Amino acid sequence: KADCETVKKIEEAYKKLNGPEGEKCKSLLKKHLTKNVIDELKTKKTKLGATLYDCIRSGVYNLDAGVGVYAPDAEAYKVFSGLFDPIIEEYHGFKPNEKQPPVDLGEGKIREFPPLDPKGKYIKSTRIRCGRSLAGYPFNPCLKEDDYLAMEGKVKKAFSTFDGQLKGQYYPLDGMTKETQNKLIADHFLFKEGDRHLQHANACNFWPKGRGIFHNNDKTFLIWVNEEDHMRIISMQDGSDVGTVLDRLIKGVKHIEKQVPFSRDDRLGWLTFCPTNLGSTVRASVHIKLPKISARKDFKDICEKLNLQVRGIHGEHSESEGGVYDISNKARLGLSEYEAVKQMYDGVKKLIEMEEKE
Ligand code: ADP
Ligand code: CIR
Repeated sequence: KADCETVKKIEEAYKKLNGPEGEKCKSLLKKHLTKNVIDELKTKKTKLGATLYDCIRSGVYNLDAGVGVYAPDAEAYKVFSGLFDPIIEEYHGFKPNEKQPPVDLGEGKIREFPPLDPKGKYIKSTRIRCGRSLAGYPFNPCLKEDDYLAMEGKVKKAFSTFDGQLKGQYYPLDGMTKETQNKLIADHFLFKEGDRHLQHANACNFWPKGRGIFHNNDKTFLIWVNEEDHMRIISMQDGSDVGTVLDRLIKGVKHIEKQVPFSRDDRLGWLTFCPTNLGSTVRASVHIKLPKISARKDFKDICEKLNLQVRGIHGEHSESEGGVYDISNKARLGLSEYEAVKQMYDGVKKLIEMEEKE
C-alpha cells in the first residue's frame, strides 16, 4: 500500500489542480482526477512500487500540460485504469471495452500514398514515427542506471545488423558535443533536451546515460534510444512522398523486431510511456505551409474535425515559425498503423483542397 506521505501528496495535488493556481489548467488529468478516482486509487501500488502520484506528478507540476499523465510501468495502465481509461477515451476515442486491432503496417498498400503535394507548393517534409518498449523493462521512472546501459547495449548490437539504405551508426548522447547535439535538434532529427513534462515525470534519471540516436547516412531512417520511450523508430525526408517514407519505416520496423522483442498488450497494443502513444504508436506528420486557412480563427477546429493535431515547427509544445505547422494524425489507439497514416494522408489532402479553394 502507498504510504501516508504519498497519499498526502495526491490530496495536495487535487487541491492544486482545483484551486486558484489551477484555474487556467485545461489538462485531461485535471478533468478526470475526480475525488472518487482519488479515493479508489490513492493507496494502490504496482508490483514495482509505482503509485498514483507517479502517474500524475508531471501534470501536477506542469499546469499547462494537455494530458498530464504518464504510466511508470505497464501494470500502471491496469492498476490505475480508473484514471487512465477516461483519459485514453477522451484522447483517442477508445472505449474501455475496445481492443487494439491487429498490426497492419500498410505493407502492400504503399501505392495508396503517392506524394500529397507533387509540386512542392505546401509541404516541406514528411515524417512517420512509431514507439516501442523493450520486453522485460519498465518505463523510464522505474529504470535503474544499469538498465539504461544494458538496454543501450542490446539495441546497439541490433542496429549493427541494418544493411542497404537502413545501414547507419549509433551516436550516444553521452560524449556528443553540444554543437552536434544542438544541430541535430535544430534540423529536426534528435529529441530535445530538458523537456519539463518528461523531467517532472521522473523520466530523465541518469541522463544522458543510455540515451542516443542511430541514423543512416542520409538521416532518413533514425532511431531514438531511451528518450520518452525505449525506442522511437523514425522515417523522414524532404517533400511529401508519404508512401516512400512509410515503406522505409516498415522495412526498419520489420528488421528490428526480429532482433529485439517488444512489449505488446492484448487490449492496448504496443505499450508506451505516455497514454497518447499507445496502440499503433504512429504519428505521421507533414511540415506544411497553408497561409490562407492557417490564418483562420477556426484553423485548429478544422484540423480537430479531420482527426488531425497541430504542433509547432519544433514539435510538441513549440510554436509555428514562418507559417510552417506540423500536422499529424491525433489518435494512435484503436486504429492500425496503416489507418493512422491514412488519417493524416486524407486529412492533409482535404486541408490542401481547402487552401486552394479559399
Ligand atoms: P514526436 O513526433 O516524436 O512525438 P515531437 O513532436 O517533439 O515528437 O517532434 C520531434 C521532432 O520531429 C521535432 O524536431 C519536429 O520538428 C520533427 N518533425 C516532426 N514532424 C516533422 C516533419 N514532417 N518534417 C520534419 N521534421 C518533423
Ligand atoms: C502534456 O500533457 O502536454 C505532455 N505530458 C505530453 C502529452 C502527449 N505527448 C506525447 O506523449 N508526446
